[in-house]
Amino acid sequence: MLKIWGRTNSINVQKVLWCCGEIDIKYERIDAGLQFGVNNTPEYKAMNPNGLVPTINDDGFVLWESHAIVRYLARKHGLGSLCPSDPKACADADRWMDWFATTVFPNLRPVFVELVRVTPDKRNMTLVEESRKKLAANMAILDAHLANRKYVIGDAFTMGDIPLGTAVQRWFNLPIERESHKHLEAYYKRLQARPAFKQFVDLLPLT
Ligand SMILES: N[C@@H](CCC(=O)N[C@@H](CS)C(=O)NCC(=O)O)C(=O)O
Repeated sequence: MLKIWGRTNSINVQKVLWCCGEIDIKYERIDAGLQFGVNNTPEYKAMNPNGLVPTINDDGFVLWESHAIVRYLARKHGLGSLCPSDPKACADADRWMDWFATTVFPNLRPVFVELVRVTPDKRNMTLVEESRKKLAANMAILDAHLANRKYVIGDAFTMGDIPLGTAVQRWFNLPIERESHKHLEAYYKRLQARPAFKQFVDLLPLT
C-alpha cells in the first residue's frame, strides 16, 4: 500500500493528501516533521536526503518533492481527469504548478511563517508587508485568469489547481489585508465544495 510520510499541517503534505482524496487513493500516513521528528533520522534521510516532508513509498518506489508526487499519483490513478491526457492541457496544469513553486510560494512563505510560527515580539513586519504586496500581485493575476474559467486550466478541476488551492486557502485565512478579488473568491468557494479540499486543507487550522 502507498505510504506517505508527513504531518497534516504541512502545505506540501496537504497537496499530496488532497490529491489522494480527489481520486480515492488508499494510503497509510506516518506523522513526520516538526514535533513528530522522524524526518531527521538516518532511515528517513536514506529515502529523502533533504530531511523534508512529504516522501512517499509506492510499493518500493520512493519519491519526494510534493509536485512530483502529485503528478505521479495523478498520472497513475487519474489520467484523463486529475492529470489531463492532452499534452497541451497537461502542460497548462504543469505551468500553474510551477508558477506556485517559483513565484507564489516564495511570497506566501514569509507571510505564513512570520504570522503563524513566529511570536509577535519577534515578527519581521517589514518582510510580512513586502511579501504580502507581492503575493497580492500574484493573486490579482490569478483572479484575472479565473474571470472566464472555473479552474486554472478551464472548466475541469485538475492537478494544476492543487498547489494554488493551498495558496488561495492561506490567502483567505491569514490575518492580512486583502484586496477584493471576486473571481478568486468564487474559485475558493468552488474549492470549498470539494470534500477532499475541505478535509485536508480548509478545515485544518493554520499552525
Ligand atoms: N520542495 C519540497 C519542500 C518540502 C518542505 O519544505 N517541507 C517542509 C514542510 S512544508 C518540511 O519538511 N519542513 C521540516 C519539518 O516539517 O520538520 C516539496 O514541495 O515537497
